[in-house]
Amino acid sequence: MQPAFSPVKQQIIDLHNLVLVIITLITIFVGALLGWVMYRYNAKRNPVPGQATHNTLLEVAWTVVPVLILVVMAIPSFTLVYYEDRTHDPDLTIKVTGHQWYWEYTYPDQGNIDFSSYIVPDDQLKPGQLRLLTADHPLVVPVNKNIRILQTSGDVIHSFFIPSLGVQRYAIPGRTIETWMRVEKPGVYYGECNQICGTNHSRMPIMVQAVSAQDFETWLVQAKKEFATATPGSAPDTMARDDRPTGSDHPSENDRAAANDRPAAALLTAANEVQH
Ligand SMILES: [Cu+2]
Repeated sequence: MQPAFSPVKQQIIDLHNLVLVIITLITIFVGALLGWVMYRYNAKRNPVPGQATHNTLLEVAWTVVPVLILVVMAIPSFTLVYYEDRTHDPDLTIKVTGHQWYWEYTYPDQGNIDFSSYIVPDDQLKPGQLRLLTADHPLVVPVNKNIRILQTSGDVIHSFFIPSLGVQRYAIPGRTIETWMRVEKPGVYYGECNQICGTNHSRMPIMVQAVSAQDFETWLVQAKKEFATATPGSAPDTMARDDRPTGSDHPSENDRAAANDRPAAALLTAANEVQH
C-alpha cells in the first residue's frame, strides 16, 4: 500500500490495519482449533466418538461473538465511507472531466481556468520523468486545503484514481460525482484512470502537483494567462492527440456556454451557489 499523503488515505490505512489484525487473530484461532481437533479426535486416539449435541452457552457465544466482531469493523468502515464522500468545508473546487483519452481540469472559482492534461509520450520524456505517469499539464493544487472535486465525463466511464491521496471515483457521462482531497505535503502524486475506457486507457495519467499557497497563487496568475490565450491544437504533441476531438483542448467561451446546457455543468453551478 502506498504511504498516506492525505487524511482520507491515512484513515484507509488505519482501517486496513484494524481489519488485518482482526482477520489474523480469527485465522490463527480457527486454524489452531482445526489442528487440535484433527490431532485429539482422530479415529486412532478417539475410537468411540462422543454423542453430545447442543450446548446453549456455546451456540449463543458463536453467534454473538462474530456479530460483535462485524460491528467493530462496520463502525469505522461506515465512518470512513462518509468521511471520504465529501468535504463540508471546501477551500477550492476543481472539476475533473474524463475524456478518451486525457483529463480536463477546470477551476470554476478561479476564473474558470480550463486545461487538458495529456500523457507525455515515451520519446519526449525528460530525465527523471516517469514513463506512463507524466502529464504535460499537471493538476496543480495548494497543500493543506480542502479541495472539492466534481467529476464527470465527456464520453465513456473513466475513473479518477490517485492511490496515495485516497481518491478513487467514477467519472460518468451526464452525472456529477463529488469527492475531495487534502494534500498534506508539497510534491508530485501520480494516479491513473482505473476504469477500462478504450484503446488508450493506460495513457491518461493523473499527475497532481501540490504546491504551497504562495506558489499556487503564482501559478494561478500564469495559468489564467496561458490557458486563456491558448488556441485549440496548441497543446504539445502527444500520442493521444490524434484521437482528440477537434477544438476540445482549450474550449473557447462559446464552447463553455454550450457546455452549460449539460447537466454536469448545471450541477456544478448549483454547487457553487450553495457555497457562497
Ligand atoms: Cu479512462
